[in-house]
Amino acid sequence: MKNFKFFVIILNFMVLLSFDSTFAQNPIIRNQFSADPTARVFEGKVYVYPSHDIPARPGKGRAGWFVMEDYHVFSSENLTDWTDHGVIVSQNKVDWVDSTSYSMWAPDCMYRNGKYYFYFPASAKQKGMRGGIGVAVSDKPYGPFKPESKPIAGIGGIDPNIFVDKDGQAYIITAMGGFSIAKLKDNMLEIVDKPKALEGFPSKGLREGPFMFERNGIYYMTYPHVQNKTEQLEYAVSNNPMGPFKVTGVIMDERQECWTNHHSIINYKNQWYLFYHYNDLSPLFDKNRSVRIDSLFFNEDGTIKKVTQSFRGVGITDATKEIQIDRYSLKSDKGTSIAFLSADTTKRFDGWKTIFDGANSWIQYNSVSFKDKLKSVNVRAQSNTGGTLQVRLDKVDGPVISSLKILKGKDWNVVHAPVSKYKAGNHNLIVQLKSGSNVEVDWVSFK
Ligand code: FUB
Repeated sequence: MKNFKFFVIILNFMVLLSFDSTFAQNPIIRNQFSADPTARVFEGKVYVYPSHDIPARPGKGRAGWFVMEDYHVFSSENLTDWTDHGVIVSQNKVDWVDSTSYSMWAPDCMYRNGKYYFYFPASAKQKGMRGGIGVAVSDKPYGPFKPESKPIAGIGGIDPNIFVDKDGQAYIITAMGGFSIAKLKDNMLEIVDKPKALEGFPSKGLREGPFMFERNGIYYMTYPHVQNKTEQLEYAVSNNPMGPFKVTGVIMDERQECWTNHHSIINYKNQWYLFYHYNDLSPLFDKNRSVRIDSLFFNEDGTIKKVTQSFRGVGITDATKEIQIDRYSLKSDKGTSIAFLSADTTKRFDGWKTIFDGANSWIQYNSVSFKDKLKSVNVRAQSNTGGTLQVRLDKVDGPVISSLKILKGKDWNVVHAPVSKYKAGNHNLIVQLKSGSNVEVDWVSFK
């Protein structure tokens, strides 16, 4: 008990120290790797509970495989400014978990009767017990969470997903080959009956990542499935959370570079969003992943429109922030490319740059909010040849609001130029190369 009180004090301190280190665009988390995002709307904000991939180190985790020691939680009110609330649960602080296993896989979190219940799969330290689903309980969505001393009895598998129906009944769904479902007791810590296999899903290529939600009386079971080579996101529907389900469509196509895809779907302020992951910050190793968000839309008949993954992501970016135009909405076919800022692979979290090296090459970043009376634009740039950039609004042939001369040189500099009159409001931002044959841009910001 004494130890727990000390733990709570430390966690509270960490909560106070929480910081903004995340971004508006995809990937949204750039101070660490993150995967398997379960998004939930709590207290009027979006909370994301992802897995936390880390690179294996000697004696810590299996090289070439998933390595996860703990969980962080992130929150945002505008889906643009994200706060990292720090570690909420660690393999080193849960009684029953093997602290040498580094297998804290995909989690979920649910609110019930004034408490937040965080569910996570992990390997057990007890011999003969393979693993289980743990629960940690908190008064707040960001912790501190107190882990239960034992995993949930009578349930196995990975990737717990909690669904609460309109009648208040909570269910826990887990994956192990197929999916199984069990009703949770009101205490959210025990199951009512033995888990039941969910029916109607593909018999091959189904391993993990179930996520259930309900809309207009339709129960959607969404899940990753290997139809071809890597996981694509699919969904099946039913009129009952216990099934049977009918496979109905694909939400996101497979991607060759990242074998896994794991997701969640929420409605926030009347818009649906798909949270998923990709290996943006680790292109050569797909087990160090990063969380992304894109908007999701339904057809009139309740079927889901396919989501194309984007760099731009969601939300409106404030013009006075450092706008990472390399997370673009559109770009010219020729002469514009994206690269990591540093060739040093240990500096991936520094992010990306846009390289303009073709006449009139351009990039477009949508949905930037311009307050009235912004006077100048700052661009962090570097150029091997010297060149001129034009800043336009709305579309490629939209009004030019600024022109910047970038001097030839090896160093990165912040270059300023005045901004001409514009209409306050949301605009797409376009940056175009007007002279020179090499200009590189880190970010653009208005003052
Ligand atoms: O993150 C480890 C595992 O990879 C998850 O549990 C799966 O869903 C897959 O994303």
